[in-house]
Amino acid sequence: MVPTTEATDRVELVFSLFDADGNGYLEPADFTVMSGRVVAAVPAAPDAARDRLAGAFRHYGETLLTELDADGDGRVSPEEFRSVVLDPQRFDAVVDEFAEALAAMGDPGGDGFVARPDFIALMLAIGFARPNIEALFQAFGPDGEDRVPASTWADSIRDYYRPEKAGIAGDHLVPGH
Ligand SMILES: [Ca+2]
Ligand SMILES: [Ca+2]
Repeated sequence: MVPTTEATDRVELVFSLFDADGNGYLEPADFTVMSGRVVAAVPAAPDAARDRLAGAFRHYGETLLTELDADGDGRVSPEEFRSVVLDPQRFDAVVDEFAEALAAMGDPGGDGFVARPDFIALMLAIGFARPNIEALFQAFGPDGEDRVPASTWADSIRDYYRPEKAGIAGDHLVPGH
């Protein structure tokens, strides 16, 4: 399957954000840096939610390195990362784990809803730009208390990695879309 332009743009953006130290490659240290930042973004989150998200980041990083490091140099290059969209089913389980753990961090009270400030704090910690974050939250259709269902967010994270999808809420995260 040929990924949509939107899907390619989405994963290129993810690569640039996950490369937390900006050296052009994904390595275990990048996931440690990113995880530390995101886990600290919601002060009210319970320890269990932090531990779960830290574990999801670790597992995600390990899976990417295991599955994508084609030349075996211990790091994932931008070219190697492109397989993420070419062969997405290999990552379904780990993306799912990450999506659920991130959405749970945004719902520290456990009522099934994510309030705008927590959403923005988490997405800024990942590295997305604020106008794009606001546009995505708006696209989710926040309720009268300015909240969105945690499940809507988790579904949107899963969609984000689908190679056949274009015109989805997650495209708001890509500058210029
Ligand atoms: Ca790096
Ligand atoms: Ca490599």
